[in-house]
Amino acid sequence: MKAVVFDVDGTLAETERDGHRVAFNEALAAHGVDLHWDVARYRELLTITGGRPRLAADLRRHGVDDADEVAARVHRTKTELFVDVVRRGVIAPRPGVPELVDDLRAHGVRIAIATTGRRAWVEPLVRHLVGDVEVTVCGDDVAALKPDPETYLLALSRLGLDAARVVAVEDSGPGLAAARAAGLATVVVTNDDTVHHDVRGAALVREAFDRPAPLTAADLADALTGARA
Ligand code: XBP
Ligand code: MG
Repeated sequence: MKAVVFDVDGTLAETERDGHRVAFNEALAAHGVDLHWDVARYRELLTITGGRPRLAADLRRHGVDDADEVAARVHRTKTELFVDVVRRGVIAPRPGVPELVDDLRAHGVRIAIATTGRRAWVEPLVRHLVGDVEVTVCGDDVAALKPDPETYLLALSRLGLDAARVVAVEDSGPGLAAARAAGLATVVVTNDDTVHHDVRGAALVREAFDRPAPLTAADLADALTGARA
């Protein structure tokens, strides 16, 4: 195993319910759009990857004219608000994530990021959560978001590695589909938003990084070997 590519939202940290969702609601209110996403509704909408497409889809569903233009304006404000949240340093990594990243680094495994989120907040958040990483591919860098494989294919290209030597770590069905389509053995660590997702095809499924035992570099290497067997 030469490298591990981590997803961000829901994987490195629980960012959706109290982070992105709150920023979306504040941005919608700031733009006078009569739409508010409660936890249950937002969880449903998470099957649409990318904040801006997610907004546009729900605005269209609510019959808002020029939904794409409104979504673009609201999403720009949401991104600014979420960058502020990130800069306050209040988002904590999921328990066990720093320990896993430290173990990978101790074994000389390279670390990369593949997310559909905007680079404006991804880079400061990743630095806050796990320090500097070698490669970061964001939604800004690709034409097609997860479950399309483009994000992971670009990460492999920038790493200069073949998929056979790399493991992906994800939290969701769309993320698993993207990594698998790029040929990556994928470890899925579900969370409250994704515990019901279809994660068939994962090389390993866990409900936490630190339970029932800490997830280690050896576990990821074993998952890679198993997936290749
Ligand atoms: C999850 C997403 C992102 C976030 C919102 O990304 O789909 O769109 O929900 O961030 P990941 P943006 O691939 O890291 O799980 O508003 O910046 O899209
Ligand atoms: Mg995710």
